[in-house]
Amino acid sequence: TVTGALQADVDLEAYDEEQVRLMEERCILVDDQDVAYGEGSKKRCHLMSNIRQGLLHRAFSVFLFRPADGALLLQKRADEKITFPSMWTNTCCSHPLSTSLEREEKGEMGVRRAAIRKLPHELGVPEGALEEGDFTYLTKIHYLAPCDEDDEDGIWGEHEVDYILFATKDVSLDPNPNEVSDARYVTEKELRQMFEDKANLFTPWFKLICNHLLFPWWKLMLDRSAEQGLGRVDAK
Ligand code: DMA
Ligand code: MN
Repeated sequence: TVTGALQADVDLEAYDEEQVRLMEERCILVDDQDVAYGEGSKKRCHLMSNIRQGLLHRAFSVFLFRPADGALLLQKRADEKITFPSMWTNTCCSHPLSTSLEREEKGEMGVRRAAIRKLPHELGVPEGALEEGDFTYLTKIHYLAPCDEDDEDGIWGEHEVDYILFATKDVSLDPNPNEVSDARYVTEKELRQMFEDKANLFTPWFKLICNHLLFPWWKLMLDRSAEQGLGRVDAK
């Protein structure tokens, strides 16, 4: 159709060259039961014109906690990002690619592998610092959000089945400026203060996860590690 042709021709000229290149990545297309049925370019998957017709893909969101105090690592997305630029969000998000390794669903292996691939790329976590078993899979959420929440007619957006992965590990960081403009560990109190400062923008999926899931799990984790810490003292 004519509109179909127009959709395919969104001009990426104005955007960052490296981020344009990454728009050629092959995402995994899924139905609303998360059954994979094919692949589509990252560009195609993130155009609202396609999303409005129901196009849905698979993604993951990592929440990395610091062992010493349970603080959560946040990143600020680079201004160069085509979708959701300059917004604060959880440690690392991306998509498992349509390869045999990252399509693997058993034990959520595909998204674990994708997380291991992307943490070095976005945050400079050393290769080999994280392994599949370091991630705890919590749940998956299905959500849709335009990039600009005040502009339903905007070009770009997200429509994903997003696998939530938690990990608690000490890692060194060397953020990739094309992906991440800032990174910081926050306690729950510091995160709540950041939310109150209206100068900070947050991604819709991070807000959704904070509102529905993060805080109780985070508290449970801190309580459990406190108990374990106590246990170790008792054992001495
Ligand atoms: C996409 O993240 C994944 C979620 C959960 C929103 P992204 O836009 O950061 O992807 P990428 O890092 O591949 O650009
Ligand atoms: Mn996506």
